[in-house]
Amino acid sequence: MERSITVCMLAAVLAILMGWEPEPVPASQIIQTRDYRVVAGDVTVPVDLVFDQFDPRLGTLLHVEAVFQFTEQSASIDYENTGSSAAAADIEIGKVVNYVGPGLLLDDQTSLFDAINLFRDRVNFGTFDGVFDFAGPDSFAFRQPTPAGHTLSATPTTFSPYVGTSTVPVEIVGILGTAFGNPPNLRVRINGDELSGTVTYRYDFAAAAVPEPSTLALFGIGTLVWLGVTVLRRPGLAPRD
Ligand SMILES: [Ca+2]
Repeated sequence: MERSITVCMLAAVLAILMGWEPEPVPASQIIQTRDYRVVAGDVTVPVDLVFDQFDPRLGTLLHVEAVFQFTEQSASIDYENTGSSAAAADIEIGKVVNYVGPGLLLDDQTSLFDAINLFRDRVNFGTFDGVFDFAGPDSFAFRQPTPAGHTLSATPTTFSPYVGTSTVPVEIVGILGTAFGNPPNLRVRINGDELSGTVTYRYDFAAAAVPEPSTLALFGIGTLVWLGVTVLRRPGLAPRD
């Protein structure tokens, strides 16, 4: 009789043990988004963003994906020909946005950046009119007509800086630049620009396995019962039939 009870208990405990498995580990995600907007004159103004690290208590970090979106809202550059003759110049204007953060690399040598072209055309300049004013037939005023932007996705080359209970810094450095061929006597004045954008970090992770409380309670009770029966069955402790 007693033996059969013990076997039953043992079977129950085994059943619970075998039934207890870590919860399935669905791929979970944490998404963080930061917006920014910066108005710069002729000096580059970096933007510093901060993201939370992935808390390792939540599970195992599987993948990090970052999406960098920027919009050049406006840009203003003036040109003036100070040469003694009229000339044409092939002018290019572009916006480069650098994303500086842990593991944000295009390759071993190059930090992550994105760029768009804002203007590319041949511009005719009259002869210098004798006044350095970026006005008159010797000048050209570029004013960006409409906002323009681009989006870039990236995966950091290393995930370890993204794991912890602190933060991850990401710096955004936008540079408004221009290039032009001849003439050599072209003066340039970068008045400034306005840059806005959004940075989104996504952490894909396997959630830490957490047994369900009810299962744990059953397991605990079953173990106690089993231990009790085992102790009772010891020689000298077993009750007399
Ligand atoms: Ca002038």
